Amino acid sequence: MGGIRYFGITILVLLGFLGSTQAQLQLGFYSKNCPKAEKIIQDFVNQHIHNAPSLAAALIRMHFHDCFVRGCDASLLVNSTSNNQAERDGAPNLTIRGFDFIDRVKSLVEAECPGIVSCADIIALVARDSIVATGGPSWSVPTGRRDGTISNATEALNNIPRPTENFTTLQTRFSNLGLNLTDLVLLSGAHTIGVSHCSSFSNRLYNFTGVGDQDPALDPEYAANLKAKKCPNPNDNTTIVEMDPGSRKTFDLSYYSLLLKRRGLFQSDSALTTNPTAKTFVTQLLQGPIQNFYYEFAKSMEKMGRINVKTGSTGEIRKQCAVVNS
Ligand code: HEM
Ligand SMILES: *[C@@H]1O[C@H](CO)[C@@H](O)[C@H](O)[C@H]1NC(C)=O
Ligand SMILES: *[C@@H]1O[C@H](CO)[C@@H](O)[C@H](O)[C@H]1NC(C)=O
Ligand SMILES: *[C@@H]1O[C@H](CO)[C@@H](O)[C@H](O)[C@H]1NC(C)=O
Ligand SMILES: *[C@@H]1O[C@H](CO)[C@@H](O)[C@H](O)[C@H]1NC(C)=O
Ligand SMILES: *[C@@H]1O[C@H](CO)[C@@H](O)[C@H](O)[C@H]1NC(C)=O
Ligand SMILES: *[C@@H]1O[C@H](CO)[C@@H](O)[C@H](O)[C@H]1NC(C)=O
Ligand SMILES: CC(=O)N[C@H]1CO[C@H](CO)[C@@H](O)[C@@H]1O
Repeated sequence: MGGIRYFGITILVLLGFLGSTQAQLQLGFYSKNCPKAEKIIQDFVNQHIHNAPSLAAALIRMHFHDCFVRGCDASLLVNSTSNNQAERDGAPNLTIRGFDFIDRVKSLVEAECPGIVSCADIIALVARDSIVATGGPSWSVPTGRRDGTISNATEALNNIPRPTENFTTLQTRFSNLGLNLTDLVLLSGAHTIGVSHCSSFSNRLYNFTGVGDQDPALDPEYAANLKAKKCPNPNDNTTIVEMDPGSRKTFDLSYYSLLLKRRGLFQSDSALTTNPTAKTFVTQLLQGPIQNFYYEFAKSMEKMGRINVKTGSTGEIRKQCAVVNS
Protein backbone atom coordinates (compact mmCIF):
# COMPACT_ATOMS: atom_id res chain seq x y z
CA MET A 1 0.00 0.00 0.00
CA GLY A 2 2.71 2.42 1.13
CA GLY A 3 4.61 1.76 -2.09
CA ILE A 4 1.57 2.46 -4.22
CA ARG A 5 0.81 5.65 -2.30
CA TYR A 6 4.43 6.79 -2.63
CA PHE A 7 4.31 6.01 -6.37
CA GLY A 8 1.04 7.93 -6.66
CA ILE A 9 2.46 11.00 -4.95
CA THR A 10 5.55 10.88 -7.15
CA ILE A 11 3.30 10.89 -10.23
CA LEU A 12 1.31 13.82 -8.86
CA VAL A 13 4.46 15.79 -8.12
CA LEU A 14 5.78 15.00 -11.59
CA LEU A 15 2.51 16.08 -13.22
CA GLY A 16 2.54 19.30 -11.18
CA PHE A 17 6.09 19.97 -12.32
CA LEU A 18 5.24 19.36 -15.97
CA GLY A 19 2.15 21.55 -15.60
CA SER A 20 4.18 24.45 -14.27
CA THR A 21 6.75 24.36 -17.07
CA GLN A 22 4.30 23.64 -19.90
CA ALA A 23 1.81 26.47 -19.62
CA GLN A 24 -1.30 26.04 -21.70
CA LEU A 25 -3.04 28.39 -24.06
CA GLN A 26 -6.12 29.85 -22.42
CA LEU A 27 -9.12 31.85 -23.50
CA GLY A 28 -8.63 35.51 -22.59
CA PHE A 29 -4.96 35.13 -21.69
CA TYR A 30 -4.56 38.93 -21.86
CA SER A 31 -7.65 39.76 -19.77
CA LYS A 32 -5.50 40.96 -16.84
CA ASN A 33 -2.40 42.42 -18.52
CA CYS A 34 -3.99 43.93 -21.61
CA PRO A 35 -7.75 43.63 -21.27
CA LYS A 36 -8.50 45.66 -24.39
CA ALA A 37 -6.18 43.75 -26.72
CA GLU A 38 -8.69 41.38 -28.31
CA LYS A 39 -11.21 44.19 -28.78
CA ILE A 40 -8.64 46.49 -30.39
CA ILE A 41 -7.72 43.72 -32.83
CA GLN A 42 -11.33 42.87 -33.64
CA ASP A 43 -12.28 46.54 -34.13
CA PHE A 44 -9.36 47.10 -36.49
CA VAL A 45 -10.31 44.04 -38.53
CA ASN A 46 -13.96 45.08 -38.65
CA GLN A 47 -13.02 48.58 -39.80
CA HIS A 48 -10.54 47.55 -42.47
CA ILE A 49 -11.43 44.15 -43.88
CA HIS A 50 -14.43 45.53 -45.80
CA ASN A 51 -12.09 47.63 -47.91
CA ALA A 52 -10.14 44.51 -48.81
CA PRO A 53 -12.24 41.37 -48.27
CA SER A 54 -9.77 39.24 -50.22
CA LEU A 55 -7.34 39.85 -47.37
CA ALA A 56 -9.36 37.48 -45.19
CA ALA A 57 -8.21 34.60 -47.40
CA ALA A 58 -4.62 35.78 -47.24
CA LEU A 59 -4.75 36.08 -43.45
CA ILE A 60 -6.15 32.61 -42.73
CA ARG A 61 -3.52 31.22 -45.09
CA MET A 62 -0.86 33.17 -43.21
CA HIS A 63 -2.00 31.50 -39.97
CA PHE A 64 -1.75 28.07 -41.65
CA HIS A 65 1.75 28.70 -43.03
CA ASP A 66 2.91 30.06 -39.69
CA CYS A 67 1.64 27.06 -37.73
CA PHE A 68 3.15 24.50 -40.13
CA VAL A 69 6.72 25.76 -39.65
CA ARG A 70 8.05 25.65 -36.06
CA GLY A 71 4.52 25.89 -34.70
CA CYS A 72 2.28 28.96 -34.46
CA ASP A 73 5.05 31.32 -33.38
CA ALA A 74 4.96 34.15 -35.95
CA SER A 75 8.25 32.94 -37.43
CA LEU A 76 6.65 33.66 -40.81
CA LEU A 77 6.65 37.41 -40.09
CA VAL A 78 10.39 37.79 -39.51
CA ASN A 79 12.30 39.68 -42.19
CA SER A 80 15.42 38.23 -43.72
CA THR A 81 18.73 39.74 -42.68
CA SER A 82 22.11 39.80 -44.38
CA ASN A 83 22.96 36.43 -42.81
CA ASN A 84 19.54 34.76 -42.63
CA GLN A 85 16.97 34.00 -45.31
CA ALA A 86 13.70 33.97 -43.38
CA GLU A 87 10.52 31.94 -43.96
CA ARG A 88 8.72 34.75 -45.70
CA ASP A 89 11.38 34.70 -48.38
CA GLY A 90 11.08 30.96 -48.94
CA ALA A 91 9.45 29.68 -52.13
CA PRO A 92 5.99 28.89 -50.70
CA ASN A 93 5.59 32.47 -49.47
CA LEU A 94 5.03 33.77 -52.97
CA THR A 95 1.49 34.85 -52.34
CA ILE A 96 1.43 35.36 -48.62
CA ARG A 97 -0.05 38.81 -48.18
CA GLY A 98 -1.13 40.79 -45.15
CA PHE A 99 2.23 41.49 -43.49
CA ASP A 100 1.43 45.24 -43.35
CA PHE A 101 -1.98 44.52 -41.89
CA ILE A 102 -0.43 42.55 -39.01
CA ASP A 103 2.18 45.30 -38.45
CA ARG A 104 -0.56 47.90 -38.14
CA VAL A 105 -2.46 45.78 -35.62
CA LYS A 106 0.73 45.21 -33.65
CA SER A 107 1.39 48.98 -33.47
CA LEU A 108 -2.07 49.62 -32.05
CA VAL A 109 -1.72 46.89 -29.47
CA GLU A 110 1.81 48.02 -28.50
CA ALA A 111 0.48 51.55 -27.98
CA GLU A 112 -2.08 50.16 -25.53
CA CYS A 113 0.28 47.83 -23.63
CA PRO A 114 3.87 47.50 -24.79
CA GLY A 115 5.58 44.12 -24.82
CA ILE A 116 2.55 42.07 -23.76
CA VAL A 117 0.77 40.67 -26.81
CA SER A 118 2.63 38.26 -29.08
CA CYS A 119 2.67 38.47 -32.87
CA ALA A 120 1.71 34.78 -32.93
CA ASP A 121 -1.53 35.52 -31.05
CA ILE A 122 -2.16 38.52 -33.30
CA ILE A 123 -2.01 36.31 -36.41
CA ALA A 124 -4.36 33.75 -34.84
CA LEU A 125 -6.88 36.41 -33.71
CA VAL A 126 -6.72 38.41 -36.94
CA ALA A 127 -7.26 35.26 -39.03
CA ARG A 128 -10.38 34.35 -37.05
CA ASP A 129 -11.77 37.89 -36.90
CA SER A 130 -11.27 38.46 -40.65
CA ILE A 131 -13.11 35.27 -41.58
CA VAL A 132 -15.93 36.20 -39.21
CA ALA A 133 -16.07 39.76 -40.56
CA THR A 134 -16.52 38.42 -44.09
CA GLY A 135 -19.41 36.15 -43.07
CA GLY A 136 -17.55 32.88 -42.48
CA PRO A 137 -17.30 30.55 -39.50
CA SER A 138 -15.96 31.49 -36.09
CA TRP A 139 -13.74 29.45 -33.80
CA SER A 140 -12.18 29.74 -30.36
CA VAL A 141 -8.74 31.29 -30.19
CA PRO A 142 -7.20 30.56 -26.82
CA THR A 143 -4.16 32.81 -26.40
CA GLY A 144 -0.79 32.86 -24.70
CA ARG A 145 1.38 31.91 -27.68
CA ARG A 146 4.87 33.37 -27.62
CA ASP A 147 6.97 34.38 -30.59
CA GLY A 148 9.81 32.30 -31.98
CA THR A 149 13.30 33.58 -32.57
CA ILE A 150 14.18 31.40 -35.55
CA SER A 151 12.86 31.83 -39.09
CA ASN A 152 14.38 29.79 -41.89
CA ALA A 153 13.33 29.81 -45.55
CA THR A 154 14.46 26.21 -46.12
CA GLU A 155 12.18 25.03 -43.33
CA ALA A 156 9.22 26.70 -45.05
CA LEU A 157 10.11 24.86 -48.24
CA ASN A 158 10.37 21.56 -46.35
CA ASN A 159 7.23 21.86 -44.22
CA ILE A 160 4.55 23.65 -46.22
CA PRO A 161 2.46 21.16 -48.21
CA ARG A 162 2.74 21.56 -51.98
CA PRO A 163 -0.19 21.72 -54.38
CA THR A 164 1.27 18.76 -56.29
CA GLU A 165 1.19 16.35 -53.34
CA ASN A 166 -0.86 13.16 -53.12
CA PHE A 167 -3.12 12.03 -50.31
CA THR A 168 -0.52 9.91 -48.53
CA THR A 169 2.01 12.71 -48.39
CA LEU A 170 -0.54 15.26 -47.22
CA GLN A 171 -1.88 12.91 -44.56
CA THR A 172 1.66 12.27 -43.29
CA ARG A 173 2.48 15.96 -43.15
CA PHE A 174 -0.68 16.70 -41.21
CA SER A 175 -0.31 13.76 -38.84
CA ASN A 176 3.28 14.81 -38.06
CA LEU A 177 1.67 17.91 -36.56
CA GLY A 178 -1.11 16.09 -34.74
CA LEU A 179 -3.76 16.72 -37.39
CA ASN A 180 -5.68 13.73 -38.76
CA LEU A 181 -7.62 12.90 -41.92
CA THR A 182 -10.69 14.76 -40.66
CA ASP A 183 -8.62 17.89 -40.09
CA LEU A 184 -7.02 17.57 -43.53
CA VAL A 185 -10.41 17.47 -45.26
CA LEU A 186 -11.87 20.28 -43.14
CA LEU A 187 -8.91 22.66 -43.26
CA SER A 188 -8.57 22.19 -47.02
CA GLY A 189 -12.12 23.55 -47.08
CA ALA A 190 -10.56 27.01 -46.60
CA HIS A 191 -9.96 26.83 -50.35
CA THR A 192 -13.61 27.81 -50.65
CA ILE A 193 -12.27 31.37 -50.54
CA GLY A 194 -9.37 33.08 -52.23
CA VAL A 195 -7.26 32.84 -55.30
CA SER A 196 -4.30 30.99 -56.79
CA HIS A 197 -1.67 31.89 -59.33
CA CYS A 198 -1.73 29.91 -62.59
CA SER A 199 1.77 28.66 -61.85
CA SER A 200 0.51 26.73 -58.80
CA PHE A 201 -1.44 24.30 -60.99
CA SER A 202 -0.42 24.84 -64.63
CA ASN A 203 1.45 21.52 -64.65
CA ARG A 204 -1.99 19.88 -64.50
CA LEU A 205 -2.98 21.70 -67.67
CA TYR A 206 0.17 21.54 -69.75
CA ASN A 207 2.76 19.03 -68.67
CA PHE A 208 1.49 16.62 -66.06
CA THR A 209 3.94 13.77 -66.53
CA GLY A 210 6.53 15.60 -68.61
CA VAL A 211 5.13 14.65 -72.02
CA GLY A 212 2.96 17.73 -72.60
CA ASP A 213 -0.12 16.06 -71.12
CA GLN A 214 -3.01 16.99 -68.86
CA ASP A 215 -3.90 15.58 -65.42
CA PRO A 216 -6.58 12.95 -66.14
CA ALA A 217 -8.03 13.58 -62.65
CA LEU A 218 -9.04 17.10 -63.69
CA ASP A 219 -12.37 17.56 -65.48
CA PRO A 220 -11.33 18.01 -69.16
CA GLU A 221 -13.98 20.66 -69.75
CA TYR A 222 -12.75 22.69 -66.79
CA ALA A 223 -9.14 22.20 -67.90
CA ALA A 224 -9.96 23.41 -71.41
CA ASN A 225 -11.65 26.48 -69.98
CA LEU A 226 -8.72 27.29 -67.70
CA LYS A 227 -6.30 26.96 -70.63
CA ALA A 228 -8.37 29.05 -73.00
CA LYS A 229 -9.50 31.82 -70.69
CA LYS A 230 -7.47 31.98 -67.49
CA CYS A 231 -4.01 30.56 -67.89
CA PRO A 232 -3.10 30.48 -71.60
CA ASN A 233 0.60 30.70 -70.81
CA PRO A 234 2.15 27.68 -69.03
CA ASN A 235 4.80 29.83 -67.34
CA ASP A 236 2.48 32.58 -66.16
CA ASN A 237 3.27 33.34 -62.54
CA THR A 238 1.31 36.60 -62.24
CA THR A 239 -2.29 35.87 -63.26
CA ILE A 240 -4.63 34.84 -60.46
CA VAL A 241 -7.61 32.51 -60.66
CA GLU A 242 -10.47 31.94 -58.22
CA MET A 243 -10.11 28.57 -56.54
CA ASP A 244 -13.89 28.28 -56.08
CA PRO A 245 -15.19 30.09 -59.17
CA GLY A 246 -18.27 32.21 -58.64
CA SER A 247 -18.16 31.90 -54.86
CA ARG A 248 -14.62 32.75 -53.88
CA LYS A 249 -15.78 35.30 -51.33
CA THR A 250 -18.30 33.01 -49.65
CA PHE A 251 -17.26 30.49 -47.04
CA ASP A 252 -19.59 27.75 -48.23
CA LEU A 253 -19.64 24.09 -49.21
CA SER A 254 -19.07 24.64 -52.91
CA TYR A 255 -15.36 23.72 -52.62
CA TYR A 256 -16.48 20.22 -51.67
CA SER A 257 -19.00 19.93 -54.50
CA LEU A 258 -16.28 20.99 -56.94
CA LEU A 259 -14.06 18.19 -55.61
CA LEU A 260 -16.70 15.61 -56.51
CA LYS A 261 -17.03 17.19 -59.98
CA ARG A 262 -13.27 16.75 -60.44
CA ARG A 263 -12.85 20.50 -60.41
CA GLY A 264 -10.60 20.91 -57.40
CA LEU A 265 -7.87 23.24 -58.61
CA PHE A 266 -4.79 21.58 -57.12
CA GLN A 267 -3.72 17.94 -57.12
CA SER A 268 -3.82 18.30 -53.32
CA ASP A 269 -7.52 19.20 -53.55
CA SER A 270 -8.30 16.44 -55.98
CA ALA A 271 -6.31 14.02 -53.77
CA LEU A 272 -9.03 14.23 -51.12
CA THR A 273 -11.29 12.18 -53.37
CA THR A 274 -8.68 9.45 -53.89
CA ASN A 275 -9.02 8.17 -50.33
CA PRO A 276 -12.33 6.39 -49.65
CA THR A 277 -12.62 7.62 -46.04
CA ALA A 278 -11.88 11.20 -47.02
CA LYS A 279 -14.29 11.03 -49.94
CA THR A 280 -17.07 9.69 -47.73
CA PHE A 281 -16.43 12.53 -45.30
CA VAL A 282 -16.64 15.06 -48.17
CA THR A 283 -20.00 13.57 -49.16
CA GLN A 284 -21.21 13.78 -45.56
CA LEU A 285 -20.19 17.42 -45.29
CA LEU A 286 -22.16 18.14 -48.46
CA GLN A 287 -25.25 16.45 -47.04
CA GLY A 288 -25.16 18.36 -43.77
CA PRO A 289 -26.24 21.96 -43.23
CA ILE A 290 -23.50 24.56 -43.56
CA GLN A 291 -23.56 24.97 -39.76
CA ASN A 292 -22.26 21.44 -39.45
CA PHE A 293 -19.24 22.27 -41.64
CA TYR A 294 -18.67 25.49 -39.67
CA TYR A 295 -18.82 23.57 -36.39
CA GLU A 296 -16.36 20.92 -37.58
CA PHE A 297 -14.08 23.47 -39.28
CA ALA A 298 -13.94 25.45 -36.03
CA LYS A 299 -12.65 22.44 -34.11
CA SER A 300 -9.90 21.81 -36.67
CA MET A 301 -8.88 25.48 -36.74
CA GLU A 302 -8.55 25.52 -32.97
CA LYS A 303 -6.45 22.36 -33.21
CA MET A 304 -4.25 23.91 -35.92
CA GLY A 305 -3.78 27.00 -33.75
CA ARG A 306 -2.27 24.84 -31.01
CA ILE A 307 0.47 23.25 -33.14
CA ASN A 308 3.78 23.33 -31.25
CA VAL A 309 2.95 26.61 -29.55
CA LYS A 310 5.52 28.25 -27.32
CA THR A 311 4.06 29.23 -23.95
CA GLY A 312 5.20 30.26 -20.48
CA SER A 313 8.78 31.45 -20.61
CA THR A 314 9.86 29.99 -23.95
CA GLY A 315 10.21 32.30 -26.93
CA GLU A 316 9.64 36.02 -26.53
CA ILE A 317 7.12 38.79 -27.11
CA ARG A 318 8.51 40.53 -30.17
CA LYS A 319 8.55 44.32 -30.16
CA GLN A 320 8.19 44.43 -33.93
CA CYS A 321 6.72 41.42 -35.68
CA ALA A 322 9.29 41.57 -38.49
CA VAL A 323 12.32 41.61 -36.21
CA VAL A 324 13.49 39.20 -33.51
CA ASN A 325 14.24 41.14 -30.28
CA SER A 326 17.93 41.85 -29.87
C1 HEM B 1 -3.68 20.70 -47.66
C2 HEM B 1 -2.60 21.31 -48.06
C3 HEM B 1 -2.63 22.65 -48.75
C4 HEM B 1 -2.02 22.96 -49.91
C5 HEM B 1 -1.16 22.03 -50.76
C6 HEM B 1 -2.32 24.33 -50.20
C7 HEM B 1 -1.86 25.01 -51.31
C8 HEM B 1 -2.27 26.28 -51.67
C9 HEM B 1 -1.81 26.97 -52.84
C10 HEM B 1 -0.82 26.44 -53.86
C11 HEM B 1 -2.46 28.15 -52.90
C12 HEM B 1 -2.38 29.22 -53.98
C13 HEM B 1 -1.12 30.03 -53.87
C14 HEM B 1 -0.99 30.91 -55.09
O1 HEM B 1 -0.60 30.39 -56.13
O2 HEM B 1 -1.33 32.10 -55.01
C15 HEM B 1 -3.32 28.23 -51.74
C16 HEM B 1 -4.14 29.28 -51.44
C17 HEM B 1 -4.88 29.36 -50.29
N1 HEM B 1 -4.86 28.47 -49.24
FE1 HEM B 1 -4.06 26.63 -49.26
N2 HEM B 1 -3.12 24.82 -49.22
C18 HEM B 1 -3.33 23.84 -48.30
C19 HEM B 1 -4.03 23.96 -47.11
C20 HEM B 1 -4.60 25.13 -46.67
C21 HEM B 1 -5.10 25.34 -45.34
C22 HEM B 1 -4.99 24.34 -44.20
C23 HEM B 1 -5.62 26.60 -45.30
C24 HEM B 1 -6.26 27.34 -44.17
C25 HEM B 1 -6.87 26.78 -43.16
C26 HEM B 1 -5.47 27.15 -46.64
C27 HEM B 1 -5.94 28.37 -47.04
C28 HEM B 1 -5.71 28.93 -48.28
C29 HEM B 1 -6.35 30.16 -48.73
C30 HEM B 1 -7.41 30.96 -48.00
C31 HEM B 1 -5.80 30.45 -49.98
C32 HEM B 1 -6.10 31.68 -50.87
C33 HEM B 1 -5.12 32.77 -50.49
C34 HEM B 1 -5.38 34.11 -51.16
O3 HEM B 1 -6.45 34.30 -51.75
O4 HEM B 1 -4.49 34.97 -51.07
N3 HEM B 1 -4.82 26.24 -47.43
N4 HEM B 1 -3.17 27.08 -51.00
C1 LIG C 1 10.33 44.06 -43.29
O1 LIG C 1 10.37 43.87 -44.69
C2 LIG C 1 9.29 44.53 -45.37
C3 LIG C 1 9.33 44.07 -46.82
O2 LIG C 1 10.60 44.19 -47.33
C4 LIG C 1 9.44 46.02 -45.17
O3 LIG C 1 8.37 46.70 -45.83
C5 LIG C 1 9.38 46.33 -43.68
O4 LIG C 1 9.61 47.71 -43.46
C6 LIG C 1 10.42 45.52 -42.92
N1 LIG C 1 10.19 45.72 -41.50
C7 LIG C 1 11.16 46.02 -40.64
C8 LIG C 1 10.74 46.28 -39.23
O5 LIG C 1 12.32 46.07 -40.96
C1 LIG D 1 17.77 26.27 -42.14
O1 LIG D 1 17.24 24.97 -42.13
C2 LIG D 1 17.95 24.05 -42.93
C3 LIG D 1 17.14 22.77 -43.01
O2 LIG D 1 16.77 22.33 -41.75
C4 LIG D 1 19.35 23.88 -42.37
O3 LIG D 1 20.09 22.99 -43.18
C5 LIG D 1 20.03 25.25 -42.35
O4 LIG D 1 21.29 25.15 -41.73
C6 LIG D 1 19.18 26.27 -41.60
N1 LIG D 1 19.77 27.60 -41.77
C7 LIG D 1 20.15 28.35 -40.76
C8 LIG D 1 20.67 29.70 -41.09
O5 LIG D 1 20.03 27.99 -39.60
C1 LIG E 1 2.75 9.87 -53.11
O1 LIG E 1 3.89 10.68 -53.31
C2 LIG E 1 5.06 10.14 -52.73
C3 LIG E 1 6.15 11.20 -52.82
O2 LIG E 1 6.22 11.72 -54.10
C4 LIG E 1 5.41 8.83 -53.42
O3 LIG E 1 6.59 8.27 -52.85
C5 LIG E 1 4.27 7.87 -53.27
O4 LIG E 1 4.52 6.69 -54.00
C6 LIG E 1 2.96 8.50 -53.74
N1 LIG E 1 1.87 7.63 -53.35
C7 LIG E 1 0.92 7.28 -54.18
C8 LIG E 1 -0.14 6.38 -53.64
O5 LIG E 1 0.89 7.65 -55.34
C1 LIG F 1 -9.56 13.39 -35.76
O1 LIG F 1 -9.47 13.97 -34.49
C2 LIG F 1 -10.71 14.44 -33.96
C3 LIG F 1 -10.42 15.05 -32.60
O2 LIG F 1 -9.52 16.10 -32.71
C4 LIG F 1 -11.72 13.33 -33.86
O3 LIG F 1 -12.95 13.86 -33.45
C5 LIG F 1 -11.87 12.68 -35.22
O4 LIG F 1 -12.72 11.59 -35.12
C6 LIG F 1 -10.51 12.22 -35.73
N1 LIG F 1 -10.64 11.67 -37.09
C7 LIG F 1 -10.13 10.52 -37.44
C8 LIG F 1 -10.31 10.09 -38.87
O5 LIG F 1 -9.52 9.80 -36.66
C1 LIG G 1 7.41 19.04 -70.16
O1 LIG G 1 8.29 18.64 -69.15
C2 LIG G 1 9.43 17.96 -69.65
C3 LIG G 1 10.21 17.41 -68.47
O2 LIG G 1 10.32 18.34 -67.44
C4 LIG G 1 10.25 18.92 -70.51
O3 LIG G 1 11.39 18.30 -71.01
C5 LIG G 1 9.37 19.42 -71.66
O4 LIG G 1 10.02 20.41 -72.38
C6 LIG G 1 8.06 20.00 -71.13
N1 LIG G 1 7.16 20.26 -72.23
C7 LIG G 1 6.46 21.38 -72.34
C8 LIG G 1 5.51 21.49 -73.50
O5 LIG G 1 6.56 22.29 -71.53
C1 LIG H 1 8.09 34.54 -62.86
O1 LIG H 1 8.43 34.22 -64.19
C2 LIG H 1 9.46 35.04 -64.71
C3 LIG H 1 9.61 34.70 -66.19
O2 LIG H 1 9.61 33.29 -66.39
C4 LIG H 1 10.75 34.81 -63.91
O3 LIG H 1 11.78 35.63 -64.39
C5 LIG H 1 10.48 35.16 -62.45
O4 LIG H 1 11.61 34.85 -61.66
C6 LIG H 1 9.30 34.38 -61.93
N1 LIG H 1 8.99 34.85 -60.59
C7 LIG H 1 8.83 34.05 -59.58
C8 LIG H 1 8.52 34.70 -58.28
O5 LIG H 1 8.91 32.83 -59.67
C1 LIG I 1 5.77 38.65 -49.77
C2 LIG I 1 7.19 38.24 -49.75
O1 LIG I 1 7.88 38.35 -48.76
N1 LIG I 1 7.65 37.70 -50.89
C3 LIG I 1 8.99 37.22 -51.04
C4 LIG I 1 8.99 35.73 -51.33
O2 LIG I 1 10.29 35.23 -51.58
C5 LIG I 1 10.92 35.84 -52.70
C6 LIG I 1 12.27 35.17 -52.86
O3 LIG I 1 12.15 33.79 -52.83
C7 LIG I 1 11.07 37.34 -52.44
O4 LIG I 1 11.64 37.95 -53.58
C8 LIG I 1 9.70 37.96 -52.17
O5 LIG I 1 9.84 39.30 -51.80
